[in-house]
Parts: sequence; structure tokens; C-alpha cells
Amino acid sequence: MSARRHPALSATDPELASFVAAEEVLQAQTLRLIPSENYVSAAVLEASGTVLQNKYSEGYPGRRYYEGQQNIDRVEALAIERAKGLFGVDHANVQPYSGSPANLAVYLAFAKPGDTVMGMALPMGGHLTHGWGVSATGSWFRGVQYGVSAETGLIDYDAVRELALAERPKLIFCGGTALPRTIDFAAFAEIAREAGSILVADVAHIAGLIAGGAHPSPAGHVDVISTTTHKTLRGPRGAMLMCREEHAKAIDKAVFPGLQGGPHNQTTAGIAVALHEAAQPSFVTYAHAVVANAKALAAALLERGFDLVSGGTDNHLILMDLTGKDVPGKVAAKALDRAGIVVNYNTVPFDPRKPFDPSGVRIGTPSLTSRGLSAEHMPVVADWISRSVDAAAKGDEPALAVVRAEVADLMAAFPAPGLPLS
Ligand code: DSN
Repeated sequence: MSARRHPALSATDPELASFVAAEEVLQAQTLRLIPSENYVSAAVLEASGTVLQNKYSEGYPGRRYYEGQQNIDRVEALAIERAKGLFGVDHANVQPYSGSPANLAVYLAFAKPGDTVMGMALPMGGHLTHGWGVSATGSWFRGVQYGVSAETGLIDYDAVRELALAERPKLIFCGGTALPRTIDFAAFAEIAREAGSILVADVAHIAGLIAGGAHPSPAGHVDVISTTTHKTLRGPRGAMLMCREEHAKAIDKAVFPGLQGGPHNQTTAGIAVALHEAAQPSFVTYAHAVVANAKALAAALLERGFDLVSGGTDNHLILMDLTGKDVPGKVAAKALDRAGIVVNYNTVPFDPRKPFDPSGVRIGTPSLTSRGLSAEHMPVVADWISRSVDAAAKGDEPALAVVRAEVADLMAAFPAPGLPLS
């Protein structure tokens, strides 16, 4: 199969080709529930593997430091126009290599080392680059962190305001990696205005939902929108920064020459294709189906006695708190993996356990929705999760093998985009 799909690679480097082929089989046969992952289309895969790879293009369209940019300029300009149109913003920079460099560029654009910055604490659902201690952003800057309410699991906007007014941070980040609920960008904007802060919405997780109208947009509320392109947006691994015209120069200068060298043109092409796909009516259907599936899965898990942080979900993501199940998150995640269900273990807010061995499991529906599973399948998915967690508690490996076979059986009926061997 690999030789047919990747003939040159198989001939040149059969060992590496065999790893790729094995990954294709794994992605086809398993139920992928990591909420930050997805399946890109065959068109995005093709665009990401083109001869655009061969070109250096420091600078921006029409202003490069290398010649021969006739086609590259058109690719990047197209990606920029599509990003602006899809997200309703004045300016887009499509060059950041990924989410962390994109966020670092925002610091470079607006803050100086030692400045106070504010974001959601990582164990509460934030991101490393929102000023968390072990990240450069938390050691080069003075990070102050907000969280969620212990009672509700929801962001307490009064507490955020109090912290912002006490600290007057240069930057405030909203958004994160384990937030199952709608982000109130208008409320954050009001707080940032009062505190005199630049507001950054890191919408990496929900960019596809925003593009498809299944989550409110931060456009018009925030100074900068930062996003990766490979999660719900279903593009290649990359990132974008979008902003009002007044910040365009600062953002562009921070990305290049401030932080990066030549853009990855093959990725820019893949982003352009993904943005085109995300502008189609079918993507609106997809984004709403992601949320409908997550809500159905959350309801089915609650019925089966699972505790969910904040009691459910408004978006693509569910954070399961396994404290009551007596199975730590890591043990459950590894058992689920053996059952063909790919998740990640995750801290839950106020987690009594350590980040490398926490109490939670984070799941989401972007990938299974890309394969065409719908709300009617979610009770089955919840059953598999429940049986696998029970099996983990009992050390029942045969039960995990049974689930794995059932998963592969269902997945075979739902071919994944970009994976014809499904
Ligand atoms: N690693 C991403 C995630 O899984 O959410 C965030 O950077």
C-alpha cells in the first residue's frame, strides 16, 4: 500500500516509508479523540508536499530579500486574503511556524522582558505560552494567571477583572487548550480596556468553529487573534496572527525579522487550501456537527457516571475528571490507547495530582466528525470509553482488545479524509 501511495519514498527509504504506512493504518483504524488533532484533506496534504518547499522567501509578498518570488508571492497573498475574508479581520500574517512561535511574536510586538502579562493558568486549561512559569513567556515576562471557579468550572470574569485591574498587564491572553465552554470575548475586551492591556485571543482550538459559525468570533473585540491552523480549522501544522490595521506593522515586524527566517511556503499553500475549504458551506455543517457530537458525547458520558469539568461542553472539547473512578488519567489514557481510542491525559482544575500523572482525560470530536460520525454514534463511543476505563481499573486486557476490534470495525465504515486506505 505504501509503495503505491508513496512510490519514491518507498524506493529511496523503505524503512521510513514503513513508519509512514504504519501511521496511516493507525490513523485509519483508531478512534482519534485528541481535541487538537484532525484529518486534513487530500488537497491540503498535496499542497503541503509541493516544490514550494524548495524556496526561500524572507519578507512579505512584494517585499522579499530573495528573487524568484513570482509564484510564492501569489500563494502567500492568496492565503492572506482568504484568512482576512474568513475571519473578518484587517490584517493576517500566515508565516508563524506554529502556535508557540506565533504567541512569542505577540510578546515581541507589544511587551519588553520583565513586563507583566496575564493568561489562564496551564492546569486550569490555559497554554504554556500564556505566561506559564516553565515557558520562556513565564520566565522572560512576569506571568500572572487566572483560572476557573472551583464550584462551576467556568471562568469567573469578576475575578479576571480584579486581577487585571490590580496587575495592569501589558498583554492579556484569553483562550486555552482545555476549555470546554464558550469564551466571552466581549467580556474580556471590556476588562482589557479598563486595564489598558492589549488583548490576545488564542483561538487555536476553536478557529474552525469560529470559521464555521459554531463559536462567537473574537474579531472586533480583541487586538490580536492567534491561531494554529491544524486543529478544528483542518489545515497543515502552522499558525496565523490576525489583527486590526493599527497593529499590522508591529505583528509583521515581530514575526519577520523579529523571530523567524524564511516562511515555510509549502505550509502556507496548505493553509490557503484549508482556508478555501473552511469558506465552503460544507464547513459550516462540519463545525456545527463537531459541537453537536461533543454535546451528545458529553451527555452519554454523564449518563454513564462520568464527571465532566463544567458539567459538559459548548464546543468541541470535553474534560473528563476521573477522580471518582479511581483510575488516574494516565492509566485511563494508556488503556484507551490499547483499546484503539486515542486521547491525552490532562490536568483538571485544582488537580490534586501532578501534571505528568493527572486526574483527567481530554477528548474532543473534530476528528471523528471529519470521518462522518454523527450524534447517533456517540452513545457507542461513550460505551467504549466506559468499558475501557472499567477494564483499566480491573487490569482486564482482553476487554480492551474486544473494544479495539469494535472500534476498527466501525472506523472501517467511515473513511478518513486524506487516508484512502481506511
Ligand atoms: N498541544 C496543543 C493541544 O493539544 O492543545 C496546544 O498547544
